[in-house]
Amino acid sequence: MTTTLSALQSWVDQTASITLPDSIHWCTGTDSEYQEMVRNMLADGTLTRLNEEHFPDCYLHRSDPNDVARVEHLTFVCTESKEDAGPNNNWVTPAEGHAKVDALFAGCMRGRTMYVIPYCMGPIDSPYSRCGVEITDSPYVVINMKLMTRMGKKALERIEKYGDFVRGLHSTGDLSLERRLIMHFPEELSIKSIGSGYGGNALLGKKCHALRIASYQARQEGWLAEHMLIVGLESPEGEVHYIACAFPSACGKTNLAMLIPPDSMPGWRVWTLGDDIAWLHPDKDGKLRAINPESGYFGVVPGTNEMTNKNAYDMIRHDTIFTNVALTADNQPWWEGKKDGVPATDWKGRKYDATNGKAAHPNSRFTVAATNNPSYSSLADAPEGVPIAAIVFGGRRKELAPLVYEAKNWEHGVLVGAGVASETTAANVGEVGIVRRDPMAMKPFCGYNFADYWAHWLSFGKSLSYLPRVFHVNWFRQDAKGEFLWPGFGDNLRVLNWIIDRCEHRVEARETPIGYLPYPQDLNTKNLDISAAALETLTTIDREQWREELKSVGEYLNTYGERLPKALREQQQKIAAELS
Ligand code: OXD
Ligand code: MN
Repeated sequence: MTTTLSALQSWVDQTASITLPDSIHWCTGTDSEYQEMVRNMLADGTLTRLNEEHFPDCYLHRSDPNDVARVEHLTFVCTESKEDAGPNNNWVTPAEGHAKVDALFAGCMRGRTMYVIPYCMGPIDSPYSRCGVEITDSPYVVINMKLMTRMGKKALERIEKYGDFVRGLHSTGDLSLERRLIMHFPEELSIKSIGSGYGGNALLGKKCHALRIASYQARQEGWLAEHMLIVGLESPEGEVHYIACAFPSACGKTNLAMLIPPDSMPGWRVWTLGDDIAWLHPDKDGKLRAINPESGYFGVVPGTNEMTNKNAYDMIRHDTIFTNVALTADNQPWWEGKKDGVPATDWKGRKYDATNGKAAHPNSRFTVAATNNPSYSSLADAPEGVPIAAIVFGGRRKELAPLVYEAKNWEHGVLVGAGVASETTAANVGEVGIVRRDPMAMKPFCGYNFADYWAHWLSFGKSLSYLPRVFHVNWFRQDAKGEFLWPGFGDNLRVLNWIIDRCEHRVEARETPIGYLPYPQDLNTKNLDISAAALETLTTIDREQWREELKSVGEYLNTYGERLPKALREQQQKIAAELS
């Protein structure tokens, strides 16, 4: 397979003349191509077959121990003007970015095959979808892209029809940190990534295209590319509400997207549309509609079990690629939080020894097609997407943030999103557990200046006829002893139920300066083991702590200088004044 599109053919030819691969393979996206690549990777040791009785067609890949997470400090947005990238991004000029990274690509594919992967982010026939082509020398990337995106022949046909595509060039290079760079050129709609085989750095359709490049494009075209799960909540009466939730990496988006209702909420169903990325478009009626650009999940494995996420637990028992998990003696994957089995070999391939640390890497991952998910929504493939009733922000915060609150209006909601803070996790290299601002959970992923991004968000307040309501949740509040106050997981549906009731004007709420909080009696706590005191803490605010928080949000907003939208500053000042 080659292409009739000369712009694509000449980019591929030119890339080959620089990277010097031994051969070029155009990916067709067929199952037989996947099987053949898997066979080759089993033969050369890139993959290990897992226990066939319990985990049929499942494989383990072990990364270089240096290459197990995203690298925000090596990720750049290269725009002509520094201000366009903003203080939220690492920046060099496009000329400097290309020069730095091109030097690393010279001859880097010698002795390797260069794969050309045409892919479509979103349903093939959706007007909201966008295409790209990733060139890579990593067969691991190819098989992951097959599970995560609509790739191959159909995507190429769409690219040839419309003529435009995002260009993503990737090589695993030599995996050394000194020669690792993830460069984005939003003004050219292109990406160059070298030196890492890790998902977020190497599967270019995901973070690089569907968030960083897409967010930039979305601003120009009047839509939003967001780090959000999309889920449909069906009540016992058969009413379905779709909500989109932005939580930072490794804060439970996959678990919420696949939630199983508690026994005390019979008749409720939860349908997964997406677990990581939402593209939100205003439709002709002025509603916000969401599609999930991905068609698979790249989820954090540790902690997954029958209680926390039974759907995920079941879906990763076949046709799954595991990365950096441990193994039991009979070759089953094992991870911390898996209730059965014991590790025999750790994620580095050593005999397991507790003194070496965790058996599975804390950021070990599963890659699996969305169709494996028992709660997969048939509307995930609908070209028109689904209408969004509520947008929910959240972070991992031990203190301060109540279980749930609702913003008073759209502008306030944008401030609530801009003020999201969360503890850092193993999804990025660096220290874990440090609270940092992660606006709209997009700190690592916004492809342009956050000040312009907030202005873009604010503009929907005028352009949409039906504005989704905006909420903030915190499943991670702890008591003085470090115990979680809220059980989380399936019981989070109780909070989502309140959110839907608010959207449908069915419940009152108590007004506070930070927003509307639930009256404890309006939260469904049937069969829930929670004390009245804990519930009170979860549904009230500490004004002194919030005064400090608003001050800190104000200081954070100041770092955006003149570009900061006035409306956001006014919201922050208004709430700060009401708190004092
Ligand atoms: C992810 C991440 O992999 O956010 O989704 O890091
Ligand atoms: Mn993510």
